Amino acid sequence: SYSAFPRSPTWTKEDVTYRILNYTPDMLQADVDEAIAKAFQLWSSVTPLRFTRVYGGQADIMISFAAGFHGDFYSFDGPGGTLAHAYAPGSGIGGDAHFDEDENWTKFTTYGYNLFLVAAHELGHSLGLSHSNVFGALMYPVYMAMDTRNYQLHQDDIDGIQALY
Ligand code: TQI
Ligand code: CA
Ligand code: ZN
Ligand code: ZN
Repeated sequence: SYSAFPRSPTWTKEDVTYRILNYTPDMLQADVDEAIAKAFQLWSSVTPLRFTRVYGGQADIMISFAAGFHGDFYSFDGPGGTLAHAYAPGSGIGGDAHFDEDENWTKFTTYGYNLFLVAAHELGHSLGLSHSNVFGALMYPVYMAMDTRNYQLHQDDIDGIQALY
């Protein structure tokens, strides 16, 4: 009998792996690791999902920095414009998150883009969320510079991810 595509792809397991393939020279490597880990923690703290970092081979969510053409259909565009993109859950490129190396990635938000905030948004996509029309939500599609110490997900983001997991 017939079947339809699922309304929204999700990971069908609770243990999801990630791998950081390379680093931006804009930040200390430890700060990149921390920004990514904290972005995953936002989502794991409100779902049954567990994220484990792997250091080689395939991971569900492969994270990389690249400029211009980088092997997919969505070449980056130099400084400004697109900052990053991520693929919905799935095999292969599914779940992967790419960051435009032509942006200035920062730990603090004095200039450039806060890697933690952008990663948290992209990982929302990697987990199956699209955009929200609720102002102030992480998945609202406008970058808002802010102090990210003690950052908490908006209730709308929590409702969204808990509808999926
Ligand atoms: N990149 C877009 C984004 O991640 C890519 C995109 C456009 C997209 N439409 C989409 C992804 C629909 C999934 C579904 O939203 S971006 C922001 C924000 C971008 C934008 O570079 O424009 C952030 C990346 F929210 F600030 F506008 C990260 Cl946080
Ligand atoms: Ca860009
Ligand atoms: Zn890409
Ligand atoms: Zn987005």
